[in-house]
Amino acid sequence: MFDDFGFPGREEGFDPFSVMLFKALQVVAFLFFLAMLAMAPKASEGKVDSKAEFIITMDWPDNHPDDLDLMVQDPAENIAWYRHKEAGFLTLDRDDRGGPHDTISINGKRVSTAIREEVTTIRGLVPGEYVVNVAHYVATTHQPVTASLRVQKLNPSARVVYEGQVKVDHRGDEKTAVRFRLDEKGDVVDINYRPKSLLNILGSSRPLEGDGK
Ligand SMILES: [Ca+2]
Repeated sequence: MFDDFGFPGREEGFDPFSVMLFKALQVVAFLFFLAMLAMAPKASEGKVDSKAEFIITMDWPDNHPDDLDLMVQDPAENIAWYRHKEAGFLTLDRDDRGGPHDTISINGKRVSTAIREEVTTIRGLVPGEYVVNVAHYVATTHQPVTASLRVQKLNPSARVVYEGQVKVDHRGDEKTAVRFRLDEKGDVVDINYRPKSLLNILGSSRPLEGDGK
């Protein structure tokens, strides 16, 4: 009935109604295809779903042998760090110890990770000031180490509250990366960088090790 181009065969009589009907069906099929594309779930590359209120991330150079510690204090004076990973609504996910400690054994083989990162989440909002510090625990290289820090507020939509770097250059060195204050609604209302030692508050008795001294 129709040739390759959708027209009636030459031997057949021309029926304008059939042609219009066929073309209309093609249009409807095309619109249906477009509608299905619009309704298809979009890929969500680059999106991280988390129910936390804040994510605080500290990175230092890949494969670096030194051990840095992320320390976060909340307004209730809870401090999350490697010795106390859960404190109030603060949770440190892992103490990255750097160098040879960043390996695991699988079937007798040593597998290492180049990543040097510690992440603390805040899962409940408390009005008042939060303090984010970096401590240099093992200084293998005896060289300054640059830590990159990011504080992200996740709700109602993700935004970076702070992004910056601090340097630590000897074991026991401690630097304040950022301090920020939350109001009653959980909004960030003040950001400052005044130094505040959390190690002094804790009176750390952690024995220093691993740097040969
Ligand atoms: Ca660490």
